Amino acid sequence: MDLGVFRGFRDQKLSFYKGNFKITGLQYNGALSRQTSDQFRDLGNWIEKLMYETFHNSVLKRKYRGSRLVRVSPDTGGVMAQVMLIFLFSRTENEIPLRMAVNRVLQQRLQMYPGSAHIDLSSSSLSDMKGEMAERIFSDICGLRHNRSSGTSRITGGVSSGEWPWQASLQRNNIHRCGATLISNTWLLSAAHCFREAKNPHKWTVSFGTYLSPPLMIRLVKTIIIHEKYQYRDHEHDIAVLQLTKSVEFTSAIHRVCLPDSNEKIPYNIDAVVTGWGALNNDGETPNVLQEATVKLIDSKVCNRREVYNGAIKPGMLCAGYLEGGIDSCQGDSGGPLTTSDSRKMWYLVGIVSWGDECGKPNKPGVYTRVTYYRDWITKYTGL
Ligand code: 4AZ
Repeated sequence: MDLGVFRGFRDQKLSFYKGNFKITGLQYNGALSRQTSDQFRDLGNWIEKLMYETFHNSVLKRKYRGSRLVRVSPDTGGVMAQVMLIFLFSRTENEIPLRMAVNRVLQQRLQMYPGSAHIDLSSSSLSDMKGEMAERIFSDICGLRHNRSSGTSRITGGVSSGEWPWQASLQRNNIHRCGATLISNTWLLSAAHCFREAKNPHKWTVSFGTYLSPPLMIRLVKTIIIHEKYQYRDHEHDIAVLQLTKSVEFTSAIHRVCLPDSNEKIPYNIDAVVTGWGALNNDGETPNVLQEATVKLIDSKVCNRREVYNGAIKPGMLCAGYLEGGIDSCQGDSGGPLTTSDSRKMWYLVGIVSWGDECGKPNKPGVYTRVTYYRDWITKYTGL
């Protein structure tokens, strides 16, 4: 689903519906209460594909914009799945017949997809949902990007800018020092080395939004917790959590990323995206607009080769970039996010910008703190 969803276009408007679908032949288990579990992802993929097939073979084909599994709860003989359905209608169309049309397609078409699990339509319902409510529901789901603007700018040899709602800038005296990532309404993740010169939380502010100036929102810092094993000049355990003095109310422009489970195996050779306001090249200038770069995750065995980092990559680290050089994170990106997206376009934080031998040099990819390795440490201090 393209999540450029909250605005209509010219003479058209988006309509949101909440479908409560009773699914039989499926046993509820606790993992389904978490949006980020494999079970939730599998069920989401199944239902969203089913909705796509249903509406794409119907009279509403051109009006259907997408669907999203939002919540799953236990129900007698199965589970109840709350699904948001999105349509683009013309402004002149009447609301009530629209919902009836959607309902009719569901009634007629969904019955054609029986499987071991299937939707019991007699125990399902459909209701209207206001746009603001839909936006609130989407903003509460971790790792979704709504405002997909396009633009062109670069991180060291990088690509275009976009919107990354969990990205924050850590500042001292209103000067950008490091990146950070929003992981809840009050907690951010960053790099321990960012606080080398100042561990006092009152010296720091956090800004949100794509531009450093003007910022979309500013918050103060209540607590900084640095990994107890981190030592300056070592690169190991380069992780810190920060708590804000005041909670952030999530919007489409500011909300949290997803965290992978500690047992998640992060594959290598896949694409990841690093974002930040760091230097555009080694010792270069700081941009005002957030930059993004797509990099490849690199096998630690390869990254530990003599000509690369010669054994310096520890289990708590992750390399990403290109051995031929070019696209990379750089000074000032530190503490910021390295993310990957899953099959439902949810973005997960896999790394924290940590170190590297300059920026963009051949055989010197960026090195990141491996979030899965520190996942339990994060839970210990934040409860997340
Ligand atoms: C730094 O000094 C830094 N190329 C950050 C990232 C990288 C190198 C240096 C990765 O903050």
